[in-house]
Amino acid sequence: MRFLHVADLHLDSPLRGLERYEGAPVAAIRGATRRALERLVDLALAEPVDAVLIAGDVYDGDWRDYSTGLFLAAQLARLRAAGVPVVLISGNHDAASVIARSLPLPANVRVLSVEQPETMLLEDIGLAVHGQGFATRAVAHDLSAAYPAPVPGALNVGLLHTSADGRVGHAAYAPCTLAGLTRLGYDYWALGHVHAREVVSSDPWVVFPGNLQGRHVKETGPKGATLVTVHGGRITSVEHRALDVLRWLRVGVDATAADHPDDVLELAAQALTAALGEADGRPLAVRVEAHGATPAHARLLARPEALLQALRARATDLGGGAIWIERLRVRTTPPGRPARDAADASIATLLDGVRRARRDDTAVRDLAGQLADLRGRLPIELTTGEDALDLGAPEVLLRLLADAEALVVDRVLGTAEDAA
Ligand SMILES: [Mn+2]
Repeated sequence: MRFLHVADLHLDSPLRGLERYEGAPVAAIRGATRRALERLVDLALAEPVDAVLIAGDVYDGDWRDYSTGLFLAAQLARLRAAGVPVVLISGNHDAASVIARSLPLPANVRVLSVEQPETMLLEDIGLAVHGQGFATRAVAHDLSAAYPAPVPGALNVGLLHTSADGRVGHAAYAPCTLAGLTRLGYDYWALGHVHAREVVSSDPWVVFPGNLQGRHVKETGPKGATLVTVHGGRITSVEHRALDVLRWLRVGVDATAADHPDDVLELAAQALTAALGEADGRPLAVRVEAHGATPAHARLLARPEALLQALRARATDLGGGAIWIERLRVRTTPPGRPARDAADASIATLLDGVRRARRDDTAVRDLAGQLADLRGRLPIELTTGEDALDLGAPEVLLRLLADAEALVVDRVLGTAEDAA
């Protein structure tokens, strides 16, 4: 017996952060979450599996129109035609209170209650699926605490949308603990909500399959579903199957040995070629991050737009239109030697000001205090998440001052080569 465990389909969720440009694989993102669901059904039929379990967040939120629901129904009907049962629960994104419209789903689909835990016993394949969906967007208590005892003689699976004992970047919904899940005596916990794949435990199996299709640069790497094989009433294998149609990656480029931005572009091109080779023909959405103490630092910062477009042109060339450069981040530092700044007294004065500010703790703290008020007025994308710009933090200001210094040196002393 085999079943597929999937979660967080977020059907029709937009992919974020991809600025359109000539040569970018625009078609790849159109309907990416739908194409990934088609691949899931393709896999279920090809294996074939005996059941598909969906651990919440089928939808991204309320539908804009009925086509989202119709698309899901059509895909699940392909499974019905093959006699494959589907058990699903709602998550925080598709809680009963969030989804205003509804459509009848095919007869092979069982949506478990949001009022209390329910068990779906698939006797012919010896599978008992226990679960409860989200009635509202925020479920603060441990739903699993009320799940029923295992069904004797069946393989018991708990279907649960949860943040477990807390995961970075995920709201704390229906929290639970590994000890609490283990106590129930099930064979497998089919979890959802956390978008990064994670095997929390293998005895019993407690698995977050991750979402089906990455949607932005914080959802990187292979995305897909978990295929579980059962022999003689015991789980014999748990494998990840990649089903994403566009893959997000962060590619780091060590610019230490680069003398010129062109060298960094060359290193980036090599890294992108390698990444493309590992993606099984999928288009990639990539954030390139240059780091390291490098003589190219000032020039890397000098013309960010030109550098980004040069990288895009390079990527389009080598990827045959399969690489989307989401962003280029320059996180390099100057090499450990003094910059060539002595020539001009006015430049020296300017640089002196910047450097004094960098050395003067009080000045930096004062500046941080003044800028902290700005935070409330900045767009939320700039002030939250991993890449948040915290103008109230002295260490951030010191980094920006260092970048400003490098920029001044390069702009003012710009070489004849750059001017040509
Ligand atoms: Mn989700």
